Amino acid sequence: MAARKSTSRSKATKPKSSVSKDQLLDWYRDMLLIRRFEEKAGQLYGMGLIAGFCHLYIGQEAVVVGVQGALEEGDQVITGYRDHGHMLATGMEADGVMAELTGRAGGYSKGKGGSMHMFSRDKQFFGGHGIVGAQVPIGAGLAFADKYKENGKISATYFGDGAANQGQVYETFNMAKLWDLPVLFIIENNQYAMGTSVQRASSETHLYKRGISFGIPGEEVDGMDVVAVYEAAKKAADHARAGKGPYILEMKTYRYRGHSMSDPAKYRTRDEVNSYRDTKDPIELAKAKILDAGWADEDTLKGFDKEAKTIAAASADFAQDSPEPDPSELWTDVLVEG
Ligand SMILES: Cc1ncc(C[n+]2csc(CCOP(=O)(O)OP(=O)(O)O)c2C)c(N)n1
Ligand SMILES: [Mg+2]
Repeated sequence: MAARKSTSRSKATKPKSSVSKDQLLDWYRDMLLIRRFEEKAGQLYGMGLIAGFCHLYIGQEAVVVGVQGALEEGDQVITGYRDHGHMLATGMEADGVMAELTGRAGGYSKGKGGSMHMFSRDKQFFGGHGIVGAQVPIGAGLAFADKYKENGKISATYFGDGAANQGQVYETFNMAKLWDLPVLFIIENNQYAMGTSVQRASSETHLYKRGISFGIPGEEVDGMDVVAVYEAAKKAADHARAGKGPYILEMKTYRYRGHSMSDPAKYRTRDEVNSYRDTKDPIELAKAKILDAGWADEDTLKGFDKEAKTIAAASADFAQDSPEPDPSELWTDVLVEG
């Protein structure tokens, strides 16, 4: 994760758990950083410092953090436009992400990409895509490169429940299985595509079954439970890395905020949102597991929260101190000569 040293990953101290104390504490901090970063981004948007689109990931943190726990250095990550959490999870710096959101020269795309268009070769993060479903064939292409190069790496390709109804997803499924590409298709089923519920838009609402006719195994996962996400992702990653081809993980999750920053939210009730916040919140669930195992006390966890808030606040300061791109930048990074 960005801007803090991760703790060492020692062996499990409690034999009953599939994850170690250090793993769970790391994930707790990683989820908190995403939450606090997104809250800060929401504030900056409200202050008029972020223009254009901005899709917050609040509520879905366990998905990207649990999957990232199962990835190895050099594996690639690609997603749609709800992407800030994915960037932070790959280890991209909060400063550079916030500066990009605010269109500043210190951003990952020098302030020219914004929320939906950021990349990091260093962290193997391939965007950030605004066209619904477009990242899916690209994600399979990354896996094709891995297979071609025989480098043992895999591609984590994320998309939403709405994107799962796009035609190019199924062309990709066919070729990914035909060539047994090492790709995890991670469907973040947050139950809505803008204002349309899965029930209204999908003839088969169990999205993990969408690979059956291609011979791709799929699994439904509690996407609010970071440990369940990690375990499923680990199994799927082992499958892909062993040369057995793609795997579909349907993460059942929920977004607390609107689709983007302007969303009348008439398609769901406040009670529905509150019931997720109150009973399924991924950060609270992880906290309960940590306290239950006796792996940290309340004060330590509060300290982690303070740390996350400090990083988020510092990224907002960094962004505001960073200049806007020079007009001459209009002519750079727009064409790569072949
Ligand atoms: C090809 C295409 N069609 C329509 C849109 C408009 N659009 C933007 S987001 C979105 C909903 C996608 O929902 P989902 O895949 O569930 O992702 P989520 O927003 O829930 O993360 C739509 C229809 C678009 N950007 N691209
Ligand atoms: Mg959705």
